[in-house]
Amino acid sequence: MTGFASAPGRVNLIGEHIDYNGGMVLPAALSVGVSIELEPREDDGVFVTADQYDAPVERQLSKDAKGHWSDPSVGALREANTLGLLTGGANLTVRSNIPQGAGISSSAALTVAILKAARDASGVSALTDQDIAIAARRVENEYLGVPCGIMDQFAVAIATPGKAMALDTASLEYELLDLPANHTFVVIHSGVSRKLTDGRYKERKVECDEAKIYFKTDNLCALEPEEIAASSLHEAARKRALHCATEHRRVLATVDALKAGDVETIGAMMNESHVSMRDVFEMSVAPIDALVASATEAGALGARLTGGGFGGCIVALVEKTGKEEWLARLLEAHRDAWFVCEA
Ligand code: GAF
Repeated sequence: MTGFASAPGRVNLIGEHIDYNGGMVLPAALSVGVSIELEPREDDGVFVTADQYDAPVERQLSKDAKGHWSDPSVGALREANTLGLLTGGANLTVRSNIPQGAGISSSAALTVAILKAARDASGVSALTDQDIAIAARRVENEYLGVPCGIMDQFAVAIATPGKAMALDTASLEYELLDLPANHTFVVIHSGVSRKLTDGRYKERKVECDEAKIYFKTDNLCALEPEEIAASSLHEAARKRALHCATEHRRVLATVDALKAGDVETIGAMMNESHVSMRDVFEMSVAPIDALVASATEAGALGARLTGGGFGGCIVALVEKTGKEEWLARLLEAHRDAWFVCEA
């Protein structure tokens, strides 16, 4: 039976690089997304047609990843076999309007949507969306070699448009929260593309792992910032751990502010988060810093880099009234930047 499913992209409002360090994150589903049509096959073959690529591709399930755009599809289908949802390859039709390399989870949306389409095709309903999210993370970690956390898969498998998801990545408990009524989170691409496979994401993960070994903990976010600052851990790992502990606290403050409708505090936390990502976690690049600075100068309450870093998108909190003028001013000053969508 043919299976169908879709998954949205996500923007992380605040809480970067702490989903593999025990922290709280705050992603929200986007209006852009991926939809999948999956026709199961009995043989090992995988045939992928994707509207973001000119030519379809023929692959084999049994062969390893090879740096091709269809690797996430093959990985998701292998995982679907492991889960007992399929007994062979599949013909896939992928439709997506999520820009790639933008930090808004094009890859997680694709793998989650394929797994959900395989679940649909199989008629096996015992598998929850949470199981799908965990399986999709395995595809990234084990098949694609990306040592990411659980945030993206969880957000795109479960989050509801119009809500933010306060996700405790240590316990996987979450709460869906209303977004502010009179303000909007605008996602703007800097024009600088990035890939999680390019090595810098992994480098940060290794530094965080060094801090975990030093402090004998799995949860850098539970440490006191003062304890980290006073430690004799080497500088890079100390700075990464410090970002995690302070970023986690900023997420908690943002969640409280969101519940209280306190948009000023949300904006202030976003601004502080960007400074920490730029100077302490060192995951920003000059065009992103310039875009963030202009966004607040033009009237945003807060703005920050979002996602894995080293390029991609920023997210800015802007009053709905006056958003168009704000956007026009920003894009006029940054000719490589472009509007993606709103949360
Ligand atoms: C990427 C990863 F996939 C996430 O797990 C997360 O670490 C994020 O970067 C940074 O917050 O999107």
